[in-house]
Amino acid sequence: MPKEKRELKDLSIDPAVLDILSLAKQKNYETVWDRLERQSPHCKFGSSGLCCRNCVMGPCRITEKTPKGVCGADAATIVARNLIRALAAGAAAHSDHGRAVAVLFNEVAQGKNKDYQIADEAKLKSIAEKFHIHTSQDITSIAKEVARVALEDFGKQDEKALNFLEAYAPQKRKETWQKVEEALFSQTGKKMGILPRNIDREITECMHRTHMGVDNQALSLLVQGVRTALADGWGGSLIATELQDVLFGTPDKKVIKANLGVLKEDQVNIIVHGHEPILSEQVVAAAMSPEMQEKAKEVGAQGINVAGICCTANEVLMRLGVPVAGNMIHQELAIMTGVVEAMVVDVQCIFPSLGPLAKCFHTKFISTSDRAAFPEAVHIQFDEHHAREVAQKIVETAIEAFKERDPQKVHIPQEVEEAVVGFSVEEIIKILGGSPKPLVDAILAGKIKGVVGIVGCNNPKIKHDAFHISLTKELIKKDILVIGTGCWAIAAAKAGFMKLDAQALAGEGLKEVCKALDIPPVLHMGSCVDCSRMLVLAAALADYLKVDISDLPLVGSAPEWTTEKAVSIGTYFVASGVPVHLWPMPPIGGSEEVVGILTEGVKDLLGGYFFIEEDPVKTASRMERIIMEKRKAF
Ligand code: CUV
Ligand code: SF4
Repeated sequence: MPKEKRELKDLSIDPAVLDILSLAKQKNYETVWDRLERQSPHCKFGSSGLCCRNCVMGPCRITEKTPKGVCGADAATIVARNLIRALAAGAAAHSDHGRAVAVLFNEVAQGKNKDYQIADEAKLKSIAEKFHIHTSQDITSIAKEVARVALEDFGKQDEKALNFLEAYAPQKRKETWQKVEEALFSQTGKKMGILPRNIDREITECMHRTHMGVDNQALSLLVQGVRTALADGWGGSLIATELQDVLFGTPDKKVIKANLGVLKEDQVNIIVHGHEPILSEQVVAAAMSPEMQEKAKEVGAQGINVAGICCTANEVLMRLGVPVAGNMIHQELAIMTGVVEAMVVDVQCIFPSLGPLAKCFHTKFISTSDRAAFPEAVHIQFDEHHAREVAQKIVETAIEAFKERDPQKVHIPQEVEEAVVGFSVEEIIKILGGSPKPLVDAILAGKIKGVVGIVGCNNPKIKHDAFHISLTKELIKKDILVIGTGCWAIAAAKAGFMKLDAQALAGEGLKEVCKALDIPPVLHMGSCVDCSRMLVLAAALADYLKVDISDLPLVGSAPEWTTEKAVSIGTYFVASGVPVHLWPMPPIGGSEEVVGILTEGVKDLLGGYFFIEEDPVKTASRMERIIMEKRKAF
């Protein structure tokens, strides 16, 4: 966090953001940056991971003079415990999302829910094949069996690895995990499991082990963190992605529009924000219905415009081509345009500041999930069994609000970019002509040096989108293909990096490949749970070459990360064999031992590791070095 007061232009590279920020200043609307300034400087114990509140003999803070907490826990234990608690929360968020999808999918399969259907039978069959489920049966029987293996991963009590991990992870990687478990046992004499057995169980075990007086060794704690992260990446998140594709369709290539300029002055604007397409798909469908469009005309609007924010945006843009109003940082700014009739939210990354902010406008801030409540929100309880009805009610509430819009407050930034999106693994393979071979050949020939996956959030401590965009730009210049998800993907879309024109920004080799395939050099692979798509792609390449993921010229990054989910994502990439860059520094600086394990120690065990770098250009160079090193071994 910079010490001096930052000027407006230092807060974001997005002109739409700066436009609304000057408006906010003029009108005295409070933003995330204002609150950050008031919270700064942040507590050093918290930022280095050295504050423990896990029992009430504490809270304890570790310093040179007081190197032990009241119970005797040292810095390494406290830092590791805090880290895996954060990781467990992140894995829980993704996996609870995955569970909701699995439960719904099961009900659809059982014929108990008619508001949703199986939209993609081909995908369902391809999933079934991975589990050796007979695909010659009728669709509902296949669906029932797939639902069973998915739900089992949340509840089975045996010691075997997750069904989904067994079915999806590449052979060599599974062998690596097995070997690591054996090596850890023979080196330490203590059993340390890496292979996750049950998604909920690993999260619970993180909570158990971090309770006062249970697990008090950094390595042991971090290995459980790795197991929990794997339960997310190859479990909860993967189940979310796969079954959402079955219920809503597997994404394919399409052109969308991005940034606040997608909001329309003459229409009812509804923003869907949060994470779960179970809700947003229904809101989009209801808004598009002729009946609702007609109602909108009755209040004087030209129609209804739905736009997304955060990962909900990514879900509906990938599948339905719905425009995206912005990433995480845009959530308050969107309301400040004065044209948002309703902001409809479910779970995750939704600022509780939105309720009070919406009160300054005609905007209805609508919460819908039984898991999430917000101050000053209008709660319209979502229920999968009455999904259409509830979605209609939400849209009607937005239409009503249109009448209250104050023209004096309307201020829509003009910025809008086009982006080619929709790169599911299935779509990528289709574009490649049915097999990963052309991509592998391009990599072997050096036209594409390697692939970097960028994920994650925005963080007001960092100039908004700046790291995302400079890093992306540097990488494609170096003939490195960039893929990714989450708020990075929205940043790239807004900055024009996902247009076909962006091929011009790529190095000669990458440009040639992208031209031949008619794709941008930067690929949108979806929402945060869709980071699992990147794992599946890596697995496809590894299995095709009969190598481990750690042998591939792949690097990951979360350059503006914020959430606990990002801790889990970063860790499952590392655990899957991918070196992962992070900025800002995670709260582990208080323990050299923990830093050592995560940046060095894991390398020999898992092949992946974390590295921290503040400068985008240096990050890109370091990634290139890692990739060139890996290429040598090819
Ligand atoms: Ni789930 S986790 S800010 S929306 S990417 Fe966006 Fe992505 Fe981070 Fe949240
Ligand atoms: Fe302090 Fe130990 Fe309790 Fe943590 S668990 S608050 S270090 S006494």
